[in-house]
Amino acid sequence: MSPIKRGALIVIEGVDRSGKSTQCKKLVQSLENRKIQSKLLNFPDRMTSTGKLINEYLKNEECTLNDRAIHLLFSANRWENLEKMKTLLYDGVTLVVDRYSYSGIVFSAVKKNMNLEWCKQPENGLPKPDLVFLLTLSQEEMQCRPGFGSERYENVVFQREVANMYDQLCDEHDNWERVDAAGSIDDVHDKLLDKCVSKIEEVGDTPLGILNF
Ligand code: 2DT
Ligand code: MG
Repeated sequence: MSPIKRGALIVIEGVDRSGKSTQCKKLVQSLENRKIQSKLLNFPDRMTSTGKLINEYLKNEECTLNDRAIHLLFSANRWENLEKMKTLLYDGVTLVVDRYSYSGIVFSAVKKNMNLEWCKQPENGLPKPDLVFLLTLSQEEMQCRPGFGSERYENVVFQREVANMYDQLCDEHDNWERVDAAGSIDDVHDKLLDKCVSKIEEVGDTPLGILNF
């Protein structure tokens, strides 16, 4: 019997309303249709103990958690999921992840009191994605999409800075791909699916990487 090939760790990042959640769901569906085992994860995982605190912080602007404390909570929320992620990946399940360490880094580093290098450190040692898609939208397209919700960070000024910081991270890493999110849902999906399928074939026998910023 041939050994089980591991699944790929695929992450989708991008500003609010770029279509991350829609694309993650469609990807898992299409992979399943092709009999490729896959599972959707999203961060923050609001169900865990840290996730409940994070949810309160996002929903309630009055919640005055210190910026470094909330940064570390978001990271802890990923660490809480480490064993689950590794088990699934080594069981051959591809994980399609809606936001990951890069959201953690970007959303904190745009705050004026924390620098980028400090924000990266708590992520070191977590599984390294095999592929990160950055869904990109121009300023104009961002403003045309239906309105923001009411959570913290959901405003144009903050999201513009987030977009710039994502761009910077994308240039620094070789496992990232920019995908223009302005096309139709199906066009964007087709692009992502092709790249995912190739990546899943490619990573089969290789060990999972580790984030090392
Ligand atoms: P959703 O709208 O996708 O649920 O995200 N965030 C997310 C951080 O500040 N740090 C993190 O580590 C992660 C994963 C981005 C909720 C908000 O939480 C922000 C938007
Ligand atoms: Mg949101």
